[in-house]
Amino acid sequence: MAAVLDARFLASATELSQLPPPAFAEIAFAGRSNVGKSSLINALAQRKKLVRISGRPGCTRGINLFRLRVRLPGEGDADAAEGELDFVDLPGYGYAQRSKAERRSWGPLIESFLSQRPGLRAVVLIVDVRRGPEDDDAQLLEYLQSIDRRAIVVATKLDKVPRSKQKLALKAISDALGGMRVHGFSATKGDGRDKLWRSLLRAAHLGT
Ligand SMILES: Nc1nc2c(ncn2[C@@H]2O[C@H](COP(=O)(O)OP(=O)(O)OP(=O)(O)O)[C@@H](O)[C@H]2O)c(=O)[nH]1
Ligand SMILES: [Mg+2]
Repeated sequence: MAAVLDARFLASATELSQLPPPAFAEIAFAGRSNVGKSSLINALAQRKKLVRISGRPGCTRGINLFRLRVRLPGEGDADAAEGELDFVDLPGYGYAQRSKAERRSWGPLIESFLSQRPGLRAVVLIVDVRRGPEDDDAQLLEYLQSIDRRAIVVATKLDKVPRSKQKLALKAISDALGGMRVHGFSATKGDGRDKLWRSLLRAAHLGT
C-alpha cells in the first residue's frame, strides 16, 4: 500500500518567505530535537537518504520541503490512481545545548509556518515512545488545537520497547493526551508505516 513512486527534495528555508508557494497538500512533521523526524520521513518515503539523519542532535535547522508522488490504494491495479503531496520537516525544538538566541528564533519560524501555510492539512507530532509527550510537545499540541490544525500523534522508536510492553506504552501516551489516537512507529523496522500512511492520505484528502 502507498507505494512511493518518486520522492525528492524541493526546498530549504530559514524564513517562510523563502519557501515556494504551496502546490499540493502539505503534511508537516514536528517534534523535539533528535526524536526521529527525519528518519520517519525517510521510512515513509522508502528512501534511505532523502533526508539527512543527524549523528548529532539539532541537525535539521531550517524547514525542509519534500515532494512525493504516491500510488493511491485503489480497487485493483488497473485503475490505480496517483497523487502528489509535500512533506515538511520542521526544525526540532527543545534542544538544551543550543544557544538561547537560537532556541528563541525557532519558535516564530515553526509557529508562522503552522499558522500561515494555507495548504497545510495535518501536523504529525512525533514523540519518543519511551518518554511520551513532554511539556513542549503538549504546548505544541495545544497550539495546534487553538488554530484548528489537525494533529496526528506518532510514538516512534517502538523497536526500543520490548514487544510485550508496546501496547501498554502506547496506551500510556494516549492517556496522557486525553485519549487521542497514537500511532506506534519504528523507522528501523518499518512498524506502523502502512497505518500511518493511511491517516496521512486521508488528511491530505487523497485516501479513503
Ligand atoms: N532504534 C531506532 N532509532 C531511531 C528511530 N528513528 C530515529 N532513530 C535514531 O535517532 C537519531 C535521530 O534521528 P533523526 O531522524 O535524525 O531525528 P530528528 O528528529 O530528525 O533530529 P533533528 O533533525 O536533529 O531534530 C538517529 O541516530 C536515528 O538513527 C527508530 O525508529 N528506531
Ligand atoms: Mg532531522
